[in-house]
Amino acid sequence: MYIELEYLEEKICILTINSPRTLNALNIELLDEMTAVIESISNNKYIRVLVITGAGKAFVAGADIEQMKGMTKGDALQLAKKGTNLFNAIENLEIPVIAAINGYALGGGCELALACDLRIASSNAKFGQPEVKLGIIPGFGGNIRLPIQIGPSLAKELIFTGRLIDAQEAFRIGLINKVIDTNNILDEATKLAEQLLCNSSNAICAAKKIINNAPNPLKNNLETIEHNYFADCFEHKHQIEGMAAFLEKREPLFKD
Ligand code: CO8
Repeated sequence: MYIELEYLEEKICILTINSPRTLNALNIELLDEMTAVIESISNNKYIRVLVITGAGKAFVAGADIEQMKGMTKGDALQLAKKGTNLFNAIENLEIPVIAAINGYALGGGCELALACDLRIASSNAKFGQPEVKLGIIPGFGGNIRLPIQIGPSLAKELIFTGRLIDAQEAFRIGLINKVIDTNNILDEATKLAEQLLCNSSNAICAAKKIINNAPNPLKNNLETIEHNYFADCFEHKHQIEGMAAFLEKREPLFKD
């Protein structure tokens, strides 16, 4: 089991991704379990706010590199579709979703945070899309949601350089709503959730639908394009070198 659920008065659900040994890296089994959990949350009429967080020192450190390293283009396409479907299901939940970012939110972890409605982070959190260092690109919607959230120029900088940014910078560029100067991110997330509970769930749901469905040229069929470009990175010498380097704990050497 990778997912833990806790309920506060049945109305606030705290979903913890609990695989701290690999910094909550998203593997296929975890994605399948989380997909089932999100479906059950979407069918639960009592839950009014969902909080997503991670166990240990990471929110989510990305997709599981160990699992991805031997993937064919076909496997990668399936994985990208699976992750994208899950993140779309989170984005489309009728209730507000708060990402309580307790540490690293990298790669697929940053993409997960972007699929949530509100993002609060502890001051030690780190964000980034370091996929280029592995010879791949974001594959769970990051090429689409990140530029929508922070603008194309900054998104390109983060995606092309793969550099990590701290919570203060993430706040400054509009990636997150708030930085919490304490380790107790869940207390803050719960306070925010309780604030939402005081308001009309019907009205919040209506506003969420309008904001999520606002026409945006960046949304036009880009998912399929992202899946294909993502899959095309696999079986390439850069993907093979990039993932081998990470697992061997060395810098990658991309020759050409
Ligand atoms: N996948 C698998 N294992 C991981 C991952 C990961 N993403 N991140 C960390 N781990 C493992 C490490 O290998 C290590 O394992 P072990 O103890 O067995 O050596 C353990 O977690 C602890 O990690 P570190 O020792 O590296 O901890 P540090 O505190 O030194 O560093 C970092 C923490 C900076 C977070 C570092 O672990 C790191 O850089 N991790 C990888 C971050 C990354 O590149 N993420 C992007 C992955 S690609 C991705 O997310 C694509 C999304 C789209 C996918 C589409 C589907 C195919």
